Amino acid sequence: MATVVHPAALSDALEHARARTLALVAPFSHAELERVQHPLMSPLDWDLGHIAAYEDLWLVHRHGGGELLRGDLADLYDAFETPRAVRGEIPFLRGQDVFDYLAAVRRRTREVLDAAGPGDGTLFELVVRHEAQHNETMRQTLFLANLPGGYPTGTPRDADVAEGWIDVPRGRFDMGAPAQGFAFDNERPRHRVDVPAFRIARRPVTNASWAHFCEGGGYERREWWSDEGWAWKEEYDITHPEGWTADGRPRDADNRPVMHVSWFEADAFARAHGARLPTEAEWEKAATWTQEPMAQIGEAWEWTSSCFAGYPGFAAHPYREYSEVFFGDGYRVLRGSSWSTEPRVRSTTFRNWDLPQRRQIFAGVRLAKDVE
Ligand code: AVJ
Ligand code: FE
Repeated sequence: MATVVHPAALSDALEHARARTLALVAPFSHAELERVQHPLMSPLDWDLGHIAAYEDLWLVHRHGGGELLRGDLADLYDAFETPRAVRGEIPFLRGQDVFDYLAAVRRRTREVLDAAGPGDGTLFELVVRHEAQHNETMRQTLFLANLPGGYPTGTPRDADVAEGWIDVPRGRFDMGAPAQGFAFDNERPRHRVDVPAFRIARRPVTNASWAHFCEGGGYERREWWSDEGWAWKEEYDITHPEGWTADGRPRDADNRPVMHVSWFEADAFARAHGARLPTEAEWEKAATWTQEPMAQIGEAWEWTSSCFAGYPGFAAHPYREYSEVFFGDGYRVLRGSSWSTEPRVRSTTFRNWDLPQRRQIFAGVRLAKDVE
């Protein structure tokens, strides 16, 4: 963290995160919040209680040394003790109780901030960002359930930027977050990477291009799909991105970056276009390349070809369960951010990840190519 941490700024950040959370759920009845909206996602009430429990654990208990307000609920709100698939059946707080829990923990947090101060600020920043990350998860639930809040509003930025390629010459760059300032453990240590020359698309793939891919047999041409991707597509009878109409049309503007495609679909689309997905290193190098900026970063997460792994010298901090337990060849990395990402959590070094078949994320594709 920076050496100077202003308690008032942290206090504002906590307040801002909470206002955002409450605005997100304001349109919904207690019944709507407690329901399992989609088998892949938690009930929204679970996310709310988990946000409070996480704050109580990290700020009141670990930072302030206080007892947990609801130690009896700790396991129920622990993402590992209680995986998403079983969250519908457990006695999580519902109705007014969950809002009271959020408010009660927040009062304790403020007492800790007054009494113990912010420390180096890291844990406060972690908690603020955790709430923001769950806001995005909650929006994914709204999207899957077709409830208000699951689609972007307004027009996408930079939609008038011409398509085409950015040529990035071979060279070294420093990948990852610097030692100073907040970053998640998986963004460190910063290390030098030599990246061969590559080309990367100036813009992400649009809904219109994806519709064209569908019409051109994109989901039927075996040669464009990986073995795993084809098996997945066949098993679930996938014929277009998640959320499109039954006759295979996007619900959103043609010129908006496509979203809710799996890594398997992203990979197939790239092959069909004589291209590939960028590696994480390529993506980050291009995102920090000052000669020619990539357009529309921050509209939709971008799948990369990379599996989620620790950088050389990785050290879990402050908790092992954030990143390390997901390292391996199962999870693919996404870069950038989406229209629904809180600005505070956006950065060119941030690494998101999910399984290659997942489509609830606001995720699309930016193509890359080798330089011949
Ligand atoms: C970084 C978005 C993959 O949602 O699993 C929230 C963030 N970790 N609570 C996730 C997270 C713990 C994480 N992602
Ligand atoms: Fe969480």
